[in-house]
Amino acid sequence: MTSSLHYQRHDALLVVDMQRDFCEGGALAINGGSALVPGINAEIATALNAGASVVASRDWHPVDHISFTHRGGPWPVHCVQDTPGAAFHPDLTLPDEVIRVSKATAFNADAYSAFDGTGLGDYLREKGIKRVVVCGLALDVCVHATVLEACREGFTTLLLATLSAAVDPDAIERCCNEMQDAGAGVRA
Ligand code: VGL
Ligand code: ZN
Repeated sequence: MTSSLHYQRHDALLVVDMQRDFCEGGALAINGGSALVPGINAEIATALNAGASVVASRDWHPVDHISFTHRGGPWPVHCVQDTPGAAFHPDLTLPDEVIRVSKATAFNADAYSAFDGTGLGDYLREKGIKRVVVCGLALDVCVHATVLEACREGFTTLLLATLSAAVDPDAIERCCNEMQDAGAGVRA
């Protein structure tokens, strides 16, 4: 599998939340999650070969996180720190130079965007990154929030829609429209 996107040094590929709990068999499984892995691996290899940065975010909740249903939140227990479900997908190829970012680590706050509370925007700017290319899970939740915040942070932003899958497939069209309205490119 090959990537057709052309990467440069001022680009960052941002792989969002490719974790076991968001893939088939996981606690908050998204249909089509595991099937993204070969394409995302190819994208990671292409980006690194071109000298671009690659960032992998992970949802990394403490026990009894505010987003869990037993605390009145919208989601089943998922991605609890240091549990097997919070691990990156076992077939995801993440070389050492891939930058890991953990998010939503506070008990009483959720954070869908990989920029939210992580310092990622400043970090990427300090590295001279101008463009952020986003893929991963879930298109209608954390990918959506990450793309919108990347636009607000002033990055040229591109969503790789074919390397993403949604919790609710009916929300894809609305989410893609919102991302485009915010200035992001959406690559089918
Ligand atoms: C996510 C639901 C809850 C995501 C995170 O990564 O898209 N979705 N927490
Ligand atoms: Zn979560």
